[in-house]
Parts: sequence; C-alpha cells; structure tokens
Amino acid sequence: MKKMDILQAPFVREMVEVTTNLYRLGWDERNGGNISYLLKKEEILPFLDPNEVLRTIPMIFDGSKLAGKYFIVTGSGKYFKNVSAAPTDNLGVVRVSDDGKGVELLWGLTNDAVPTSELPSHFMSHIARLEVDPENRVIMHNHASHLLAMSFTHNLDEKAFTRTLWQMCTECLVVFPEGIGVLPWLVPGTNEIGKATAAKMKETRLVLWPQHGIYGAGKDMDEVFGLIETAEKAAEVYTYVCAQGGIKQTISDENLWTLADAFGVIPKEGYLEER
Ligand code: 2HA
Ligand code: ZN
Repeated sequence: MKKMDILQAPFVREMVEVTTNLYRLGWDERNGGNISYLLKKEEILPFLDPNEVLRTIPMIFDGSKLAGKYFIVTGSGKYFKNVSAAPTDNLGVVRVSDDGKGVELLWGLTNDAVPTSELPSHFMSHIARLEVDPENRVIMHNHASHLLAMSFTHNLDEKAFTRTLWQMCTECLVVFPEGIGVLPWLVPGTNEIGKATAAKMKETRLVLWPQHGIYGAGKDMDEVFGLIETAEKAAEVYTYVCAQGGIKQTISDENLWTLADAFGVIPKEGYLEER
C-alpha cells in the first residue's frame, strides 16, 4: 500500500509546532533542548514501512526495556530554529533495537545525523515514567530562562524550591502537586545524568538541572509543554518579585491546602505545614 507523506503526519506536525514555539520563547538557543515522543506502531504505519531500516545507530546505555518501541526525536546538534523549514534534517523516527543496544532509523536525520545527545536521559526517563504512568509519552528538555536563572539565586533544596514555585502563581500547586526534582550539577549527555534524571522522574514530572535547564515529562505534548511553561512562569514571577524588592505577602500554606482540596490534588507529603 502506498504510504502517505510523513510531513503531514500529526506527530511530525506536533514536533514542528512545539520546537518552533520553544525557539520563539527563547528557551532553545543554538542546539539547546531536545524532545523524544513515544509513538504507537499504528500511528507510523500510514507513513512508514517498519521493515525499511535506513541504518542502525548504537547507544551507550541499555535500552532493552524500550525494545521495539518507536519514537520521534530531535537530532543531535540540531537547532530548534531550523526544524520547521527542514523537518527531515532535524527530526528522526527510530525504533529501539531488540537487544536495546541501538536505534533503527526509519525516517529523517539526513546526512548521517544522530538522535539527541541527551538520549540516555530521555530513554532512561521514559523507562522510569512508564513504570509509574503507562500513559507517559513525551520527554522534553529545554533551557527555560527564568528557571535557569533561579538555579543560581534560590536554595536548591527540592522542598524549598517547590514551595517558592507554588507560591508564585496559584495554578502551580494544581499543575505540579508532586513538586519539582532537583539534581546536582552534572555533565550533560552522560549516562550518569540520565540515571539521576530518571531516578527523580519516578516521583516528579519536572526535574531541574541547575545552571543548565529543565526536564519535563507528560502523556502528550500539551501536558509537558504546559507543565514547563507553568513552572517557568512562576520562576519569571519570582524574578520580578526579587527585582521589586522581595516578598511582602504570599500564598499561605492554609491557602494552598484549600486550593488542593478545591482541585482534588494531593500536595507532595511534607511540603506544606500540617493543618
Ligand atoms: O542538545 O540542550 O543538554 C543540547 C542540550 C544538551
Ligand atoms: Zn541542555
């Protein structure tokens, strides 16, 4: 059966749209940021023949828990700025090989390009999230400006960092009641940062990489984008609050409990004062 034009595939359109938005927000300068999006086989079949493997690309970690799964990913060294004009050069559809030691390229990543340098963090995070949420499909990393700045000025204790974000916008507690995970500073692109990110991802969909950027996870592009956008907005407000001379009043823990009740969310245990 003749395949349809993959440039019209919903998952390619979503990747183009989100990378373009992220670039415009200023969170993905140069080759900053990367996205991986788990696809169902039936989503790719109208566009690709799964038996036509263009090449196999080795991985430096064990991806066997994702064997046979399909992903669309951004390319290593590729600029989000350029994705919409040339999706085939900057994105790729891959399947994790049966032994978990590589990915089989089915489309894109032309001229011998390879998937994002952060593939260890992405795939280990997918494995961790799928264990706690079988619906999870997207991992997104970017250099959200105010969260990055806040990692220089704010105490990096997870509870303290989460509480400040919750206090900056009323929506925050509702959007990420589990809080935000914070790593120590680590070298990007390594298995070490991949393991550390994935360990946090079992508890929180947001993980801060201090002096670098943010990781987010979600069941679809809107969830993960909205999650990062909400935390980033809180960090932006924090920036203004500090610039305006600091906090004079805030949302009390009592307010936050009332909010949690109203929206049916459970705040991370121990993060709010007992009522
Ligand atoms: O892909 O953002 O963390 C470039 C990066 C590495
Ligand atoms: Zn980065």
